[in-house]
Amino acid sequence: MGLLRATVGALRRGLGRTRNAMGGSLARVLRGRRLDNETLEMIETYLLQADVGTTTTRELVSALRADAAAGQLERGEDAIDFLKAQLQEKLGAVTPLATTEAPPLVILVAGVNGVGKTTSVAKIAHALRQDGRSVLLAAADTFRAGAVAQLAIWGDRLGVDVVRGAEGADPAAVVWDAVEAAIARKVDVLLVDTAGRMHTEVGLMRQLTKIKDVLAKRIPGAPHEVLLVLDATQGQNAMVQAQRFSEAVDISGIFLAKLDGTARGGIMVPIARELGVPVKLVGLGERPEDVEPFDPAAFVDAIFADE
Ligand SMILES: Nc1nc2c(ncn2[C@@H]2O[C@H](COP(=O)(O)OP(=O)(O)OP(=O)(O)O)[C@@H](O)[C@H]2O)c(=O)[nH]1
Ligand SMILES: [Mg+2]
Repeated sequence: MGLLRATVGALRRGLGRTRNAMGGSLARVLRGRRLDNETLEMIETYLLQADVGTTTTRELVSALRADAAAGQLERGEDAIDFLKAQLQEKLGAVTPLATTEAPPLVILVAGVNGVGKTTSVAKIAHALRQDGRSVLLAAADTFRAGAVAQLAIWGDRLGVDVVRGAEGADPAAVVWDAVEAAIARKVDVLLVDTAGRMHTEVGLMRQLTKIKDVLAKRIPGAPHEVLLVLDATQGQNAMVQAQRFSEAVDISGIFLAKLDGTARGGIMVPIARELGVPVKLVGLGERPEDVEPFDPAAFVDAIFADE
């Protein structure tokens, strides 16, 4: 589906902190320098500080060192071009959201407490509406007090209906009702917001599996997309969460929220490389329009953009 077009301007703004800490600073520091040992060590420090991760950093720096020794790279500027090309290659291609020939398309959104699930649901709903799709929201977080109301407020603001149950109700039952409503109203997309859970809480993780089963029972092939929301400011802990969640449900994509709130946007690299799950969307602020599809080329450009 053709929603959510990347705009480099928004990415640049949203990635300001990472750009300052990594790309922009690196470019400034490297300009006019020779690619000697000291320079290589500096590059290594920048990459590690931006959360690019030890594996990738080591690979990048040894490749740079080899090329420098062979005389293929000499100047700091060459290193920037090299890093841009390599990072882009490691991040892979754009991976769009799933589609279905038989609506409703069902998107299940999961993640630990406070990572940005509900806000991300609102952002996706907003983008879909902008794209002319009809959307229904399911408030399946019946666990936290106030969670249903929070989604209902988003629904009002965006002009999107919300199917809700009482606080403490069985989330699987709410999801069942929401699916029935989505089918009856012939909506294009059903978005399911779920309760925040720690990846260590067995009961809640099981509940997520139950929600998934309910969806699959009523609509073959659903949920078509299981988006795990990760908080970019949580660094390596986000990686652990992703691994645990993928043991409970098959995650089809990552929504990386709060990229605007961190100087460590390099976390994108280990997420994309080591999890085997594509980053599909990124959150760049608290407003409904602060969402972009993850476009590796635009991302790398934004990070290394000149001021
Ligand atoms: N800066 C920034 N803040 C965000 C982003 N996404 C969400 N937030 C903020 O993060 C906080 C938590 O967001 P929620 O959407 O309520 O998170 P949640 O995962 O639904 O939380 P629980 O339902 O309690 O588990 C809110 O203050 C949001 O405004 C983002 O991309 N950037
Ligand atoms: Mg929530």
